[in-house]
Amino acid sequence: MSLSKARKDYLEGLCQRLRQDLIKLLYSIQTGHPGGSLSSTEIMTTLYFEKLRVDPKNPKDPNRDRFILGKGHAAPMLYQILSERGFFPQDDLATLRQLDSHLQGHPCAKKTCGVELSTGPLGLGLPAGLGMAMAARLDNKDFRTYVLMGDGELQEGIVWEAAMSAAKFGADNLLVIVDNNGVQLDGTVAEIMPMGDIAAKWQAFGWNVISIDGHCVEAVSDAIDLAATVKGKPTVIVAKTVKGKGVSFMEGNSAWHGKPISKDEYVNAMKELGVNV
Ligand SMILES: Cc1ncc(C[n+]2csc(CCOP(=O)(O)OP(=O)(O)O)c2C)c(N)n1
Ligand SMILES: [Mg+2]
Repeated sequence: MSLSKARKDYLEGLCQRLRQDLIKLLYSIQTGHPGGSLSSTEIMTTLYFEKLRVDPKNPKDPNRDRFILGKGHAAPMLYQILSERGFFPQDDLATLRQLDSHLQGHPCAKKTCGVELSTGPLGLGLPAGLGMAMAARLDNKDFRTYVLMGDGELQEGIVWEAAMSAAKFGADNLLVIVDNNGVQLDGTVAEIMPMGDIAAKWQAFGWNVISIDGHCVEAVSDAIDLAATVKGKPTVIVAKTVKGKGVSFMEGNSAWHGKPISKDEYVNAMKELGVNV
């Protein structure tokens, strides 16, 4: 069902606040990954606040939907969303990346309530997600498995082994979303290892493909609904995004994959996000 105007406004407002909170948090800890967190804000927010059947009061419910952050470096945004959703106290966010914190630089399923898979090494998310989707089928459960991947992450060979297998097994309870921002750690995807036509690649591997604007919450919501109606094959949503979205000097700039934010940069970024500090 399409998003109501009220839900659209709510999600957009939440995304804006999450961006502000992210910059504030990463400035305060002087480390972390802003670029990939900002490019996946609408995708993860729409999933957690509109689509995923998860319950922070019963986080291990066997019937819950599974979300895997393949691009584990976007952990700061995932943590903000999990705490906003009630999986752990918001005060914990200030401990991000500290020794002994349950909020490590990359997601740890053993430490953090709501994290389904420990990630960081790129490429792990899809094979593990396929395993979860196949387990759902074996156990006669109707939960869905969602895997969010980076476009640079697609360069990992294991991704395409899993893609082939998912098509062979007709894993229609599995949905991949590619955060297609065109940038990776130290350059553009085109410079480092060109991926060509990403949608055509998935299609050639036997997947149903939906291409959208990944910063439009309605488009994200509609695509997730449409994917759920497709039977007999897995679906991938190729979401066009901008790395560093919302902060002009971070947008499309691989330097902001991960680096400390200076005082001046913090003030300017917050101003662009509508906050005077
Ligand atoms: C197997 C592996 N190789 C290299 C890295 C180092 N690394 C971390 S993030 C990154 C770039 C990822 O780019 P992309 O998937 O496009 O993520 P996004 O642009 O969404 O941040 C790299 C190379 C890693 N984490 N894992
Ligand atoms: Mg990228």
